[in-house]
Amino acid sequence: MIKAITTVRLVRGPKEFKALAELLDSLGLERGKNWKTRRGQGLPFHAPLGKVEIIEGKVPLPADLWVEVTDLDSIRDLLKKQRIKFVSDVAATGWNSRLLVIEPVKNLRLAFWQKDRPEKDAIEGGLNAAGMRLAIVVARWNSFITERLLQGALDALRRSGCRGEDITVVRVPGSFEIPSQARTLAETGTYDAIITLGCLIRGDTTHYEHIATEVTRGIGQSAQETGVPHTYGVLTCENLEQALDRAGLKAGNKGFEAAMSAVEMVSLKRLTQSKKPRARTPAPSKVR
Ligand code: DLZ
Repeated sequence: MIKAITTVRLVRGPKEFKALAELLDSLGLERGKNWKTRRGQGLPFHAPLGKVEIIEGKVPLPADLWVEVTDLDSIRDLLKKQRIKFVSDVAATGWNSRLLVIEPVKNLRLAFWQKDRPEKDAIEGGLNAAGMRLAIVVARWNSFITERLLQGALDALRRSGCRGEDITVVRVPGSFEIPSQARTLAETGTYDAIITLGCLIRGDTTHYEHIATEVTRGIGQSAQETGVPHTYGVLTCENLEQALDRAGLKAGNKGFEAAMSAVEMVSLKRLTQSKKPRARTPAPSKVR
C-alpha cells in the first residue's frame, strides 16, 4: 500500500536550507518531523495534496517544484514582500492557468500556479480554516473510539490553519445528546460550523436503530433550521472492530473527515451566500 510520495531537493548548505525552510513556512506549508545527522539534515513539508506528474514531449518546464495554489495573487504579494527573486512574474500559461516562477535559492526554481477555472463550472469550498470558528460536539459513550475521532478532527483543523482558540470542544454523555447540544451551540451565532462526533455500536444498544435514526435526523434538522453547517462524524457500527477501523485504522478517521467537511462547507457557504453562482468564471487576469 502506498503511503506517501516525497520529492526530495538538495540545497547547498545550512544557510540555504534555513532560508528555504522559512520561506515554505511563510507560505503555509506544514512542517513535518526534521532529522539531523553528522552528514546533513532534512525537513519534510506537507501539502494538502501530493502529486507526481510525468510529462513527455517538448514542453518547457521552468521549475523543479510546482505548487498549485488557490490564490496566486496573495502568494505573489507575500513573495514580493520577502524580496524573493522572481524568474517570471504572474502570467497566463496557455493551458488555462496563471503561473509565476521564483528562485529562492540558487538553482532551485519553484513555480506557483492557479487554474483559471478550478473545477470547470462547479463552485467548491476551499480547505483553509484560518479565521473560522468551529465547535466540536463529542459523545463520551464509547470514548475509546470518540476520543480518537476528536484527535482526528483537531488534527484536520490544525492542518487547515484553524487556531486553537477558535475551536470549542463540548462533551455530551452519549450520541443521543449530540443534536440538542449542537443546536444550542449553532443558535449562539458564534460558530461557523458544528462538527458532531459519536459512536453507536449495535451490540451496545438494543434500540440501536432508533437512536441512530434520531441522532442523524436531529443533527440534520439543527443544520437546516439554524442555517449553520453541521457535519456528521457519528459512527454507526456493528461491532468494536468496525468502529476502530473508522477511527484511525483501516478506513481512515471519520473525525478528520467530518472536520475537513466542516471547513469546506463554511467556505462554500461564504462563496455561495455572497455571490450568485456564475456559469463561467472570469477570464484570466492580464499578464503583469
Ligand atoms: C444507552 C446507550 C447505549 C446502549 N449505547 C450507546 C452507544 O452505542 N453509543 C452512544 O453514543 N451512546 C449510547 N447510549 C447512550 C445514549 O446515547 C444516551 O447518552 C443515554 O441513553 C442517555 O440519554
